[in-house]
Amino acid sequence: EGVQPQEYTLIKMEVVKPFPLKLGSLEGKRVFLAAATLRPETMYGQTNAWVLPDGKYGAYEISETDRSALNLAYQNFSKIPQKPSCLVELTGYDLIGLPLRSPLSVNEIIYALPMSTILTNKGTGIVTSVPSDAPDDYMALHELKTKPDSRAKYGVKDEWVPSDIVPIINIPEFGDKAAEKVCLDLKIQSPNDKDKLVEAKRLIYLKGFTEGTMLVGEFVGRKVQEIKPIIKKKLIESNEAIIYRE
Ligand code: A2H
Repeated sequence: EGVQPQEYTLIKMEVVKPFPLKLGSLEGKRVFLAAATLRPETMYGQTNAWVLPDGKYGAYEISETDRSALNLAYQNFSKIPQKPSCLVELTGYDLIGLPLRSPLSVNEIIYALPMSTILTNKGTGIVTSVPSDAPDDYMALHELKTKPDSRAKYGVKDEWVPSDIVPIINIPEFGDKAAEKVCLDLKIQSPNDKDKLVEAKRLIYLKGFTEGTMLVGEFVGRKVQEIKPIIKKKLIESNEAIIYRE
């Protein structure tokens, strides 16, 4: 934990009805998976969400203004100073395959899929996946796509796995799918190639911010640096996201 609190944008991904049996007791409510991101401007490129299969999640009533809204988040989410009460306890395994509607996403429906490298001490334990610009997301998706065993292990159906990466940002040095390029250049083999993934992230994150240009959406052609705060503000004003600090 740093000295300064980190400010995240919590993206509210709505669970599409009908709910599966495990979520039966939440029937009649709007239920969201809340994903902490530092890159709200990348939400156009979401292809799926990530959950930790063995992680423990809870459904918390957190919104003051919309009493029926619930967030599904890892249990440490009760750190939020609203004393949320947990309505249902679930595992990540229960969430795999949930269809979601997520703000800005070019894909109308995305699915919750398993990621074993999710940290349990960060954010909500739910991560939104943008494989065009995040090497961790690219490699986790690559693993699911190319290894049938990795899908079978968690009962992941082929139709939940996105076939295409959505290009959203151009970085002059790395093109329109920067994460894919850098993972290929560095010959990264798996989501557990920690050192190489650190290097991949070092290579593209700063440049994505300082030199990236939007390829899609309302701000197509504009610099990432200029429009990131605007997109963040809009998501919050439309109640599609909330600010979260830890
Ligand atoms: B970011 P920092 Cl496109 N475990 O969102 C592992 N990773 C987590 C997490 C958890 N519990 N909670 C959030 N994250 C990810 C988008 C993105 C992100 C892009 C590019 C870079 C990037 C799409 N995934 O992060 O350790 C989330 O992924 C750059 C670091 O607090 C979140 O933002 O710095 C980021 O890690 C927060 O990581």
